[in-house]
This record gives sequence, structure tokens and C-alpha cells, in this order.
Amino acid sequence: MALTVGAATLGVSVLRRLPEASRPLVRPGTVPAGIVHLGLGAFHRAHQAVYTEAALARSGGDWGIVGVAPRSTGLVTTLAAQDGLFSVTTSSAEGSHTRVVGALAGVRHAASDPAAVVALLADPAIRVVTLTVTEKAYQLDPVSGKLRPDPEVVADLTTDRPPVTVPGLLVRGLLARAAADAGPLALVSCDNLPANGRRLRGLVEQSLAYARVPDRVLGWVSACVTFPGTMVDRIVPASTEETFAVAREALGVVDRAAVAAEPYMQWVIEDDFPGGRPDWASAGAVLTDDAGAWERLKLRALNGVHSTAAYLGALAGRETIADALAVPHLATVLRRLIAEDVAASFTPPDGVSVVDYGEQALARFGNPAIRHRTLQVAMDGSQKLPQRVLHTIADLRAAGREARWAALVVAAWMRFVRGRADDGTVLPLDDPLADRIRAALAAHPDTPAGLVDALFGLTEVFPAELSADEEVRAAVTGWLTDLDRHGVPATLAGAAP
Ligand code: CS2
Repeated sequence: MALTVGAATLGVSVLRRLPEASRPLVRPGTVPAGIVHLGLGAFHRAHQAVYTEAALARSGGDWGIVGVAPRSTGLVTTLAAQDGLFSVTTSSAEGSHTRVVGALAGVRHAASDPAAVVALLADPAIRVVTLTVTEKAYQLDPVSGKLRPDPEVVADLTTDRPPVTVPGLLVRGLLARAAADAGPLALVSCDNLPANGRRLRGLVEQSLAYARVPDRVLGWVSACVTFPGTMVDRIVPASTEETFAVAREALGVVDRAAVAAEPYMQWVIEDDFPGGRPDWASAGAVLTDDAGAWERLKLRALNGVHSTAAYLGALAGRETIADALAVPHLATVLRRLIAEDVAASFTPPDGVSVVDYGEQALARFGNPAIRHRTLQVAMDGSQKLPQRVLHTIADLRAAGREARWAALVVAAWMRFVRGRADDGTVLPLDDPLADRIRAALAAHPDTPAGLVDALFGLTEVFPAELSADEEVRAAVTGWLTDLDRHGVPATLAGAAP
């Protein structure tokens, strides 16, 4: 589908022209800002923005969202030109529906205007800051949880230059807020990290210490800032020209900030908001004291399985997750991973069956209308593998059990980062540790055992107990040997006929 030249662009002035069912639930521009969101990617627009708009429509409140893009300018320019409006198209085999969301009260670009973002964080009207900045932006070593002193972070935390990193923005914002005594704040991680609230607290505390902020600021932060944990869930692939074309077709106007998502969504939030919050429960979110069990369920039984489909699918030459599920025997292997390894590794939330939850996840992955690329899910594996798979292995081993299928996932990641699909096609390595991974690979023989030695040496990803576990090493090496000799389909057929 081609965009119609000369068609109007989405904005407040064209809303009356849209089909009624596609109009925002709140009048754009009428809700004062109460939330700052860092990370304007597709996931935020199809998840927290949707929940918040529904909560505003049902229960009101001054909870408009100011969306901040830490680095990329393109989206900020687009959204500013569209009065902060964008559409979400939800699609499944049954059909699709497109609706414009009016939750954004403004947009800012942190890299070009950091002072504006710092000022927002110090504004008493802002009482909640949410983040979807992806795992790597937390700059934490996955194993130790320690701050990675990347040069940009160090420059942000130790000089007066305008901050460009997430830790830098948060520290400057908290300093300004403490100085202004602008009232309590909840900092809410909505990224797929384990114990994401505690991680964010760890990041902020370590960053404040690194920046040597005065004790009274530390005291203010510990008294006034909370870090509720959350579990967030909705499959939202990166937008493509196809996404824009579908939105254009449904709305009759051009929307260059459109996103596509599956119909399903879930949000579990620890209820610890000292300055108040939107009535997200009225929009279907679950407010709880402890999101930990939900988070483990989702990271292991959904994201871990997603990554498995991504690595094995990419190795087998499949472009999307839905295509990957059609690799013979893959669905059987994923079911066994869920039932035999993931379900045995932790206690799920009361009343939830891990096997049923996993079955639902597989059905969602198979949604033919969601073209989620295997390479998108496969990226940043060094930051994803720990909470998605390695914690499953650690818990199984601590209980004296095997981790057969989870070892396959590790092997698939190793083969993926080695850079060739089964048919020899080059696979891209898009990962913040790409240089470390390449150096480790170059220093070892290109054999299954060499690959395991090389990559288990990445101590920021693989904890010492895991890399020293001979049974795990043997299992991973065995899978790599099979994958090398036979490729993905025959390996899976041999393992789960
Ligand atoms: C995916 C997630 O890209 C990925 O790594 O596993 O983005 C996944 O689609 C979401 O977490 C679903 O809630």
C-alpha cells in the first residue's frame, strides 16, 4: 500500500473527520501533565499510554503524560507535528481495529533539550515518572547489578555537561527536585528486568553515590522517592511502512507515529505512589503489594520462550516469530521447555498455571497479523538472557534438577551470536556487549566446546556458579554439537519427536 500524496496528517484539527470508534477517549490537550515517561518507543505508546488514557476517561485526574525520547529526534518531531496524537492498531486473525490515543500532554527530546527534562522532573505537578528505555539503558551489569561505568555515564555523573544517559537524566532531575522540594515521586520501571523496581532503585542509588551528591539529597531521595515494581505485557513490534499504511487506511489521515499491537495486554503494578497515581485499575491494571511472582512468570514463561523461538527461528531462516513457530517440532520443544523447566523453577502467582499461561503465550506468538521479526526479539541477548533463561537454570540446579531445555536456549543464543544461520546466512550481532562477545569468540577454537568456553567467560552475563556447573556445560555443548551437525529442524526432531 502506498501513502496517498497530499493526505492530511493526524492532529487535533482532523479528529472530527475520523470514524467515531477511532477517536481518542479524552480531549487531547485538556489534561494537565502529571506523568513524565522516558522512552517514547512503540511499546510505551501501545501500553502505558493506552492504560493511562482509559484511566483518565473513566476516573479523570491530572495525569497527562509528557513523553521524553532520550536520544532519537525523529519521533519527537513527528509527534509534536501531530499534537502528540498517534494511533494503535490491534490485530489478530479476527480482524483489526485502529484508535487514536490522546494521553500525551507533550513531547520532549532529552538529547537536544536536557534542561527542559530536568525542569519537568523538578516540577511539583509531575508525581510519577515511568520508563521504557530497554534493558541496556539501565547500564547495570546483569549478574552483579553494579553500575557499568560507561564513559557517557561517567561524564554525565561527574561533570556539568547536559546529561544524555538515563542515569544522568535521573540524577540531575532528582537533584533539581530535591533543591525545589517539589514533593514525592514514584519512579516506575516498565522494562523487562528482574525485580525492575529494585533494579531502578539500585541504579539511582549507585548513580547518586557516583555523582557524590550531598547527604541531604540522599536523605530526600530515600524519604520521598519510591520505586514500585511492575510486570508489563503486550506484543508490540517495531512500526514499519506497513503499520503506517494500515493506520492511514483506517483513519483516512497520515499517522507517522502509528503502532501495531496484539489485542492482549496486562499490567501488574506495585501500589507505592506517594504523590498519587491514575486510576489504572479502572483500565484493567492489577495493583498489588508484590509483583515479583507475576514478573518471574512473564519473564520466564513468555519472554524466555519468545527468545527461544527467536534464536532457533533465526537460525532456521525464519523471519518472524509466527513463522518460527511453524519450524517442525519447535512448538513441542517450547511446550516441554515451559512444562519441564520453567514451571519447575519457581512458584507462580496464586491460582495461575504456568503451563496454561505458556500455552496462551504460544497462541499469542502465533498471531499471524503481528509480524514480529525474530531478529528484533533476538537483539540485546546479553541483557535479556539472564532473567529470561539463566535464572530458570539457576533455580532448577539449586533444586538439584536438570535444565535440559533451558540449556538448549543458551546453545541457540551462542550459535546465534557466532553469526551464521544454518544455511550460512550472516546473522547481525546487535548487542551492547558485541565487542566483548566478538573478542571472546576470536580467542577460542570454533568448536562447540570452544564456543561454550568463550561465552561462559562473559562474567557479566554468566554467574560463576553457572559456568562452573559441569552438567550445564555438558548439556549446552551437546546441543551445540547437534545444532552444528544437523541444524535446527533435525535437532528438534531428534529431541522431541
Ligand atoms: C520481546 C518483548 O523483543 C523482545 O525481547 O520478547 O518485547 C515482548 O514482545 C514483550 O515483552 C511482550 O510483553
